Amino acid sequence: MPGSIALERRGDVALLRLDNPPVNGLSFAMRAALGERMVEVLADDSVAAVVVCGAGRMFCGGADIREFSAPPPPGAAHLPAILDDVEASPKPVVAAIHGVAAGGGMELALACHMRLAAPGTRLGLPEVTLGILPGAGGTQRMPRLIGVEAALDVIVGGKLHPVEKAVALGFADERVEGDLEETAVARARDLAASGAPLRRASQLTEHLEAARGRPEIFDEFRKKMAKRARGFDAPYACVDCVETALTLPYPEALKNERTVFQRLRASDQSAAQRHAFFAEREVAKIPDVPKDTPARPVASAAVVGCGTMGGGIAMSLANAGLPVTVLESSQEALDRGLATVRKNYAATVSKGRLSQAEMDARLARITPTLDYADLGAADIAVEAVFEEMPLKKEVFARLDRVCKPDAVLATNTSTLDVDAIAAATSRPEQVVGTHFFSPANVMRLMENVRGAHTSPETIATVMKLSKTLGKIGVLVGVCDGFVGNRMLYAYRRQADFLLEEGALPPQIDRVVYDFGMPMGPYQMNDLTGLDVSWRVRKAQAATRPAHLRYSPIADRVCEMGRYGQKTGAGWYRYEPGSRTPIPDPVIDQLIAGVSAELGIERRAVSDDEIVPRLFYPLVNEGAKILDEGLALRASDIDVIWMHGYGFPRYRGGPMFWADLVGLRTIYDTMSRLHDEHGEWLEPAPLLKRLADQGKGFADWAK
Ligand code: HSC
Ligand code: NAD
Repeated sequence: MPGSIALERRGDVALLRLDNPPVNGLSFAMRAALGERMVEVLADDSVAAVVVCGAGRMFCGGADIREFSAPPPPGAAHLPAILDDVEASPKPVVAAIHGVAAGGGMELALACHMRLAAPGTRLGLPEVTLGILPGAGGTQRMPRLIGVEAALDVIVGGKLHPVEKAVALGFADERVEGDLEETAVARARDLAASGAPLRRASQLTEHLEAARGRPEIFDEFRKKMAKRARGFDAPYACVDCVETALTLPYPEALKNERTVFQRLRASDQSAAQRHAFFAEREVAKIPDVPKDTPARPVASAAVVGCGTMGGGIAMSLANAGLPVTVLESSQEALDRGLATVRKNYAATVSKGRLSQAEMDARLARITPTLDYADLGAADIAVEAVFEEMPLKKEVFARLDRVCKPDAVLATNTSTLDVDAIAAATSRPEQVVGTHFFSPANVMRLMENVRGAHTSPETIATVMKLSKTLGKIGVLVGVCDGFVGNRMLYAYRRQADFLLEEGALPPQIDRVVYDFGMPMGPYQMNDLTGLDVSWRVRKAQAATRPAHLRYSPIADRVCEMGRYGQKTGAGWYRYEPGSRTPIPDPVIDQLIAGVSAELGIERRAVSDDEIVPRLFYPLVNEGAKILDEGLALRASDIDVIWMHGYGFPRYRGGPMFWADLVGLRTIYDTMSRLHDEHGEWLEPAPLLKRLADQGKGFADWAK
């Protein structure tokens, strides 16, 4: 029965089968059932040994994360204690693991006396990715089983490892090719018959002895992980807890693990990271595109334009095993584009992250052409030519003529109207935006843009394609900048205004970096290049409403020929061959000059005002986007910002963060800023509505 643990008998062996779809999560009810079943089998003299296994797709995905937001119910079963009982059992207990053993599921297996796993199984302790730590003995049993250093890697790395690796490290005993349960039953019976002492992980000492007297292991590990763990609490808590395996007796270390687990579980960081976990799964749910909507099979692809984005998109497709035909406007452009693709692959090979053979196989999937006729067989064509509407229309009209009738035609435009592009074809229902982020072969986000006529099948096709490419596709609607860049403009605009008012780029960049972003707006701009948006601004100059505040600073920087790292100078200057930004007095003077020109008296801008001034308008824009129906839910926006812009996962994305700050606070601050600085900062109606109702974005549903 789902939500329970079935007891099956195989002669004198009792089989306990976890059954709680979708992942056999150890809910409070399941933990209680496990405790009761153990009492039952221990009391039963006809049972000589026990096998624990899982029903359905996997052994166990860990504790039921959905229960973490509320405190445990009174009298709740206590998993660490139950697992101690499993381990203390005088009757052998063998874990028969298939599919996945993760988190509490892995900890259950660690408490067993033997762990057998089927081929293809993945095992690990991913708690750290949820802002917590293994809280049922994992930080104690793992180092005793596999050694302190390996345990730190497994626990702080938070990955699920293939069974072969688990066996090599020692947290699985054997990979079983044949019938897993039968083998486990046989092994359990043998263990019982032999009467040999059972291997209890909590009592192993060899690895701890080896690590004793080397306390530097921990500090070295903390140093090694510092860059990746910046801002996160859980990785450090994991290291601290593993360290207690050496400094505290097991029962006390376990008690400490529980205390730290509970502190982390109740933290904002863990709430944010759990939100991120569920948000990443919610994006796939589109109300009017149900799960059973037929997606067109994509077995081959075409890419038009092999510049920065087209090259990266072609690589993504080839990396996923799809043959891809790449079309350019001239032989020269084609050669240049493919040379870049080759260079990118070669760099990965030289770093040892890709084999030469694999590079060759991927390159062999990419076929260059100058002839549209070669695109006829592709299931999807992705256009990535210059950002010019007449050109895009021309390309789509040609694609429409040559591509097979059921092919999907996708555009990578970042600012143009997908509907206008679709209108150039006879199949607007098969036209969609696939907005990749740069570098397209690396960044996981795809904003999949639904046009007015895009059909559910087309949406299902590109959402599935995102998955095939190992990316996260988020469905958005048509507007300038779509979701991510539209919010980015709102943030960047205020940064420039702060420069006019008294700040300088290094201050803003430092505060934004300390907030947790990978870099501040000016370092980011130097990296991506100032000239692209300058060109857009120049094109829009004639239609820009005169009453809206506009900062000319970025234009002035561009007028000096400073386009960022590629020209050796932008908002900062760069030594030849270096990417280290060096603050430049030339920029300080330029900014001061603009302030004077605009009649703005420069003042000291405090660090404290920078985060609200930049991020509240960003959130405010997110509220407008929701109200306009351009994103399905606030958590979709969070996924976009975490995966497209590096918004810190421990803050859960801008909308989740806003809920934590409180929408009342954000609304009041926006209202004050609006009074002080005008127009751009007007609070969004949805922000006001939710603030007035004492609600958050999480409560919002269209
Ligand atoms: C934990 O275990 C803490 C322990 O240390 C115990 C502590 C004890 C307390 C001590 C007291 C002091 N719970 O990913 P999918 C849902 S923390 C609830 O698409 P896949 C998921 O939302 C946990 N729900 O499947 C989705 O629902 P939807 C540590 C969970 O096959 C559906 O299942 N474990 C859930 O691609 C399918 O998910 C982890 O961090 C859970 N634990 O991958 C593992 N796990 O259909 C987290 C999944 O409604 N899970 N769901 O959208 C995963 O990494 C992946 O889901 C798997 C399966 C690899 C398990
Ligand atoms: P790019 O200038 O690097 O590349 C464009 C390529 O298109 C060039 O190689 C050019 O030769 C080719 N091209 C031009 N006309 C063509 C035609 N008629 N047929 C075939 N090829 C043609 O530009 P990019 O940065 O790769 O941008 C491409 C698209 O992706 C644009 O719509 C842009 O807005 C969008 N985009 C760019 C980024 C980014 O960060 N660069 C991010 C997301 C989306």
